[in-house]
Amino acid sequence: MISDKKHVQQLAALLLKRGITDIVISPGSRNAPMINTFTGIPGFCCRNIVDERSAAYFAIGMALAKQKPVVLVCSSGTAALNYTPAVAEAFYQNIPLIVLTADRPDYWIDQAESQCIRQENIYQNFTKKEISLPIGESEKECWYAARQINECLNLAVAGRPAPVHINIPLEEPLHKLVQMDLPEVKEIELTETKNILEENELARLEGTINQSQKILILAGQQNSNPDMESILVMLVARTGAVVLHEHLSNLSDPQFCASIDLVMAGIRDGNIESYKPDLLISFGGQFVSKALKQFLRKNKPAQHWHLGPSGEHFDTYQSLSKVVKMEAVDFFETLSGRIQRNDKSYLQLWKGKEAKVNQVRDEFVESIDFSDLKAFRLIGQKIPVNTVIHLGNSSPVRYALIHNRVENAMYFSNRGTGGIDGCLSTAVGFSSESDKINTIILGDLSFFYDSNALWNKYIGSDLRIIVINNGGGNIFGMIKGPSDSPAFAEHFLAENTLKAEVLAKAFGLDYFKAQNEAELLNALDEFYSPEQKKVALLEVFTDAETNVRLFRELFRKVKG
Ligand SMILES: Cc1ncc(C[n+]2csc(CCOP(=O)(O)OP(=O)(O)O)c2C)c(N)n1
Ligand SMILES: [Mg+2]
Repeated sequence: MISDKKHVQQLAALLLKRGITDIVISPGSRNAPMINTFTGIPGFCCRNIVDERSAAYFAIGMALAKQKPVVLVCSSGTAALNYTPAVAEAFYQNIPLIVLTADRPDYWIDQAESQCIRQENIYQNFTKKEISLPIGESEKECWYAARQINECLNLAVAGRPAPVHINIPLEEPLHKLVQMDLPEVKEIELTETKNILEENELARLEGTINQSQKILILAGQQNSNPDMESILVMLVARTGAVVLHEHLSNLSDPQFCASIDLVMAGIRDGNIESYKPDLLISFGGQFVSKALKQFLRKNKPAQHWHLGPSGEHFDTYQSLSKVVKMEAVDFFETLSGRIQRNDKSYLQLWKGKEAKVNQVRDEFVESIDFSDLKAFRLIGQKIPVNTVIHLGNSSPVRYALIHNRVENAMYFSNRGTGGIDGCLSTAVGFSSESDKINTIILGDLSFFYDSNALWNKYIGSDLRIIVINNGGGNIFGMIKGPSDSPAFAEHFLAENTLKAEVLAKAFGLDYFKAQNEAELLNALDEFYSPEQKKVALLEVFTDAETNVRLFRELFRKVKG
């Protein structure tokens, strides 16, 4: 049985044709036609999550794990608004969410009707396209709606993927069901084309590369991409270019250069010029490292090329001189066969510095008291290889990047907007679709903020949650401005004395805790033991002041 609403039937038919079958529903009455239709057709896989904010972040996690669009369905009013944070995150992380919101007919808007708000274009800054379907079901209106739905579904995945919003005003009765198959609906295909470089432009680019002594390639956040990895390895060998990456770039070849924050700290003022690139080439999403941005804004390269399929003008370093509207992997593939330089001195300079700062780091971390810095080292050593690691925003992502990558791990983090409000929900959504161990490491405020992430039935037994409980927003103690403010404790740190234990029990999770190195090592052994068959939460208690002191001391040591 499916709903009798023709536009909802068309929408379901078009989703099914495209193989978009994962639906995350939040309960309501106005969205009954969608609920009844998606659950009434065997091809769809429906999940239910009450909290729309969490549901939408969960959908991001699913979409990342499955590398395909995920559909959200909610009722009208603030239900729809609660999707907004995740829609913004998805927009900046290029994740195709198909957002379906139920609505009242427009003649009831602003008429003292219940659960009614102005719902058209509510995500206008964070979607590729937003439409409201017609209420009427005449032949012409069905044709019009189907065309609009086709366009939305195509745009969600074309070029740089992004969310789309389909608002669905619905007339009562809402629950009428009919016994029928989905209607035949015309599918409008979008054929994507590859951009290619013309020979004269290719020759120009090749000339610049061959003349550049110091080439710096910035690999921003991206999913793991073995083709990219091997083409960059070849490029480094042929040109001596330096590839800078963070764990979230999901590259791992030892010829590339990581530990960016430490390397930046380790560059002496008198020697800065030798690190300054002639040619900067960037691709992918954002970098976490603020020091890198500061370094490049101060030491501008003569040229900066940004590569991307939608021609985005990312002038992050205020020196953008060329936008290449092309997939980065295609760009490097086209060029790599044509260039050959044998000067490796720039690469050796960066790799030498990286080795030095890593050594200082390792000796320092070995010697220090229990703290966030130490805990991240121990956790990194105990996380099994070949797993998935989700990093919470705030200091967890920064601590993780200070240490080496876990071997063969895939790294994710909500770095589109850097919010602390959905890190756990995203990891829960990802792990529900992953057959690997998934570890999320996040701060105490981030955990309590998003604890509704645990309020659903889809938490995989392979999920491991590590809460670093340092008594508040410890990051604000690490940054100069907030830590000097008289309002620091109450309004920046937001001192937190809550413990995760009671929540873990309420949601039926196994609970572990650690307050020192020995306890942490023991707990991690159990946490990751094959005997641990159930989702588990490990709460690590550290002292905020010790954390700040050691974090600053590490950077002082690296600076020499
Ligand atoms: C939704 C949202 N609100 C506020 C912020 C600002 N913010 C950044 S970090 C942070 C503190 C996070 O504390 P916690 O999760 O305990 O991590 P810690 O700093 O202790 O590592 C806050 C409030 C944010 N990033 N996102
Ligand atoms: Mg904290």
